[in-house]
Amino acid sequence: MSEAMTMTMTAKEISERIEGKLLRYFGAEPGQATVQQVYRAACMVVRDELALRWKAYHSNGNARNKKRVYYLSMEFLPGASLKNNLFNLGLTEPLRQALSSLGWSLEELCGLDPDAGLGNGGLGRLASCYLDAIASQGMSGHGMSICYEYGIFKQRILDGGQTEEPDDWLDLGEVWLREMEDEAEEVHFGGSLEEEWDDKGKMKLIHKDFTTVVAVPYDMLIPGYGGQVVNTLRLWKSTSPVGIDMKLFAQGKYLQAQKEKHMAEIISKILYPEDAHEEGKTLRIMQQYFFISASLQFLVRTHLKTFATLDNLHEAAAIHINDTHPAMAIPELLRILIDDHGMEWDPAWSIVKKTVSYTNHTILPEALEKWPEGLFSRLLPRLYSIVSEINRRQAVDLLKTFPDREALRREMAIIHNGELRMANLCVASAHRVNGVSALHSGLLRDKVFPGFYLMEPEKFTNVTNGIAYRRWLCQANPRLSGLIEELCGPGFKTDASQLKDFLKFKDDKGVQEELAAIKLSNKERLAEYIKEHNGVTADPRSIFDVQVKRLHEYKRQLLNLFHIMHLYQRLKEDPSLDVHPRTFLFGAKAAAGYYMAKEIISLAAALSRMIEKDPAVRERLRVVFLENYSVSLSELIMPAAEVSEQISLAGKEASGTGNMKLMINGALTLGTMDGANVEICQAVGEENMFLFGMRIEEVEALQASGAYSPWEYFRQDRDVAAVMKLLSGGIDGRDFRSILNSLTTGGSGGGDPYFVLADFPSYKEAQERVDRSYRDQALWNAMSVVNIAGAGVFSADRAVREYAENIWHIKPIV
Ligand code: 26Q
Repeated sequence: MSEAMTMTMTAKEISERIEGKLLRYFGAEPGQATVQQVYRAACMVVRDELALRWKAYHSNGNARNKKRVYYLSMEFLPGASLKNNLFNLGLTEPLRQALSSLGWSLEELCGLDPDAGLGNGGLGRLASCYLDAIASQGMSGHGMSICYEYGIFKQRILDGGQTEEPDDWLDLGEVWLREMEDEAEEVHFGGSLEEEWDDKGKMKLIHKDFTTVVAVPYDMLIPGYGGQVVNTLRLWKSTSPVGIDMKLFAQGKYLQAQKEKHMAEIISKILYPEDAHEEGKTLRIMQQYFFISASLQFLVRTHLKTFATLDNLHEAAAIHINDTHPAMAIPELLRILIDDHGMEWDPAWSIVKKTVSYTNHTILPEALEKWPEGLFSRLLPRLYSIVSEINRRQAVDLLKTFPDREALRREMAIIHNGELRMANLCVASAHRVNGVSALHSGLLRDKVFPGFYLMEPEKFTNVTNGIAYRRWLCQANPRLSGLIEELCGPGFKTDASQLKDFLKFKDDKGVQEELAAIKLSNKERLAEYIKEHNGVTADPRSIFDVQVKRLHEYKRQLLNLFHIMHLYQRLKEDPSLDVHPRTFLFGAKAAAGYYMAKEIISLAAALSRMIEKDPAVRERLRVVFLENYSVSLSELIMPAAEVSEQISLAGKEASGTGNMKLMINGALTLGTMDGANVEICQAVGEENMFLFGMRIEEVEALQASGAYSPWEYFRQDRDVAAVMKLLSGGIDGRDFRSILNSLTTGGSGGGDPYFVLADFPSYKEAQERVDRSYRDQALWNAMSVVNIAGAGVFSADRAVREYAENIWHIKPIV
């Protein structure tokens, strides 16, 4: 056993330390302390342990000299920390005992632990899954992002629609951060450039009259499973180097006196709650440059401390860019190498290329970042001049490579039509570009970046996403994890591919019954939560059919809702209809300014109310909209789910990761051949999921033909017509003409841009297959076993090993 594993504290030591913290920080005896004080004290004890292991690991010269990855991302979604840290350190039971000796319960404390919601959805959660996996694989890797004071908003459903409330996570969450004031960096905005010539006739650009913002790091410690490696997630908070201007203050100009300070502090104030939306906002540019500049200055400083030269930077550091949001890392690293360290362009460019890699997470045109040239050059004049030079050199190369293909050259340009195209900058500069599923990586090569693929095919690769499965299986579903361990041994906890050993028990009656009993108790637990939060009684014997993800038209929550309306109508027409009772569960946040997404949430809420008022229907069909879907809530939902709705239009969902979390908990996928669903199908076989809908080739053909007419479906499909009639009459007193209009006239292609109606018949038929299969419990449970056993390839451990080997070129240290 490793040293770190043997350092584990006993329950007695833990309770003594908690008592010590209570006394020292709150002047409280355990008997008098409030639950918040006990929570803080317990977290401090765990944090101290993390810090000790961090120190032990980092004072190991090995860790200092080996290559590491810096994972740059505007978003991380760690969720709650206490439970996960305890699990990875092997301290869950000792702390539980310690607390119980003091008269408290671990569950109560975990209930207080806030989610760090520093991200919107899939991309942010993936970043956190990868940090867990990097540490669990014994590798050195650090996350870099912004310490948003307010994370993703808290969602409330008020008057039947979404409202947003601020998420003040630091109030309790700060206990997991350590401020590293000594390592603050300065970041410069605005100003102007001046040429300066030295006596050798060499020109240097001097950046003048800029505004300085100070970046102060707050580190969250990230332990791997087993606790041997502890890495860092470094979050930068912005402050101003200037205090308030006392002269202005004395003149009574209070607001002006604080202006500069205020401008600086606003940068890390709040996470942009939009995913997949491009709007050239000044504050977002400032956020990006702020965390990029601070992170790269830190990286270069650290490197110089160990190696005293930057010539070998690429041998000691890999810089990973999580979508284009951190793309400024490319010109910023060039700036530091050239301006601050006197390197020439060519060697600096060669180091940047060898260091930087880029993952694309979406091909929706509205999510491809473009910055207006004017705005960019005003805010970041030096970076602008560097990007212009990259663009100029690229244009020269392109002319040589594609002399007769002007349109292609235009498509590949980094600066075009007054805009900086960040995706082109990333692809042109990185040594590796990857998509997040096989299908998506293929689209990147063939449809999004074909010119770049022609030029440098070896640059393009795929790493299918993976999840931190110990969180969603071992921690969130301990009974299922226990069953697998009892039957197959504990190996799957470090090697997810061993889950396949569970396949042997596919037809074992006893195992099937145990699996069903576990699912039922997880459903009961979720039903209690629903009772408390929604005031409705979800029947644990009904099928729990789940769609949880951000709300977006391409994800087609609308298709699910239309089918529910159809089912409702069938039940009204024929009360003796023979279908198994179903509970449709939704969890989804909509970007605050995304009108149609909010309308769809309102539709789900209205359907839920309408059905609840109808005693004849509600025992057979229920709709529950779960407020404020978050990492923590997902840990309650996944173990209770039976049907996993992954119903995006083929070609639109880059990968999906909820599909993997649901599958490993035994839910069966009802999905299109999109994103990672294609690979789920490879892993379990078509007969162990419910596939439907147009394949990507059919979608492309329909798009190209221009022949799609939602009206035809209105006219020719009786079920569609009936659903549209229900919609147009309003639901539970709320009018939904907006949605109807989006199907008939909205979008670019004359309505229904995501082909909801075109896939409706096929979806309906697949839902009937779900119903039929569920009636055969032996069949259903066998399918569920196949899914659990097939989920191993979707582990983040595997994904991170692929990144390490093919992209970052790093190796485990321990
Ligand atoms: C861009 C410009 C301006 C403002 C916001 C944005 C922005 C922010 C967030 C654009 C995109 C995002 C997030 C994208 C995202 O979460 N993509 C998801 O990534 C997952 C992990 O790879 C995939 O599984 C999902 O399929 C993909 O949708």
